[in-house]
Amino acid sequence: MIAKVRAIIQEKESNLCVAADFTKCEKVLDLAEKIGDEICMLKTHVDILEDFTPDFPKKLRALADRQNFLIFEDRKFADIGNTVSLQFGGGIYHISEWADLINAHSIVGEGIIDGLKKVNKNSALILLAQMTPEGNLFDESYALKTVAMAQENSDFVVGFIGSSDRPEVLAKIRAAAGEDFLILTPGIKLSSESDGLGQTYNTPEKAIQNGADIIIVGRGIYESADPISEAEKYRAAGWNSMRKSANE
Ligand code: 5BU
Repeated sequence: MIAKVRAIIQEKESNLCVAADFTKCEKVLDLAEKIGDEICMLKTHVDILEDFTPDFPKKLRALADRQNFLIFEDRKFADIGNTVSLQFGGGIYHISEWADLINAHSIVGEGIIDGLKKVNKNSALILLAQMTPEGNLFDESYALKTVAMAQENSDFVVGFIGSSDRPEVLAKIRAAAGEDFLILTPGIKLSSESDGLGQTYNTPEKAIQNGADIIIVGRGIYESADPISEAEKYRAAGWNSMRKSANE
């Protein structure tokens, strides 16, 4: 999966993942179709959709295959192995049928990885080594233990969520993980005003300098008047920063 992600990034010159946090299926699909050529990944929160039907992941999967991007379901699993296996494989969403990437909290221990693995089909797992909100409890020790857990399970875990808001910890995550894992960083905006709800924002340049492979952008793109040209701006900013840091 890591090779696949890196190949898409190179081919499309894009390390941009867009968070399509709409509450209607049609809006997510419409955005995905419009910006599909600009992104390496689309991030979903399937449980915020008010009109979900099994048709939604089928249509999204078809778009992803046609426009060559991956689907990352940001479900943040956080329960015992048995429960997450039911949440991942069953319920009404059947996430294991269509997501290329999923994520989970490491706080509950390795059983969560085993539970997800049990029902896994073709997905790969991202662990949350950090999060972006102000005042979060993710510290350095937690982040580095999460990296160690990933290294023990590298047949399934392919990367981490890292936050540019604590760059010194993110640098240590990168140093411990090496290039064998991907780091995905949310909380990205070209204009870095706050959202009033604790989200912290950094620019694409800063995130890439701090060690991210992939930048995750939500409202900066989908709330803009022209999401296509905004996605192109973020794509170019992320890609140029990546090339610059590769040459340094
Ligand atoms: P925004 O609109 O760019 O702020 O959206 C960020 C997205 O990334 C949103 O879907 C969050 O759920 C997601 N996110 C985050 O912001 N911070 C984190 O630490 C993680 C996910 Br993990």
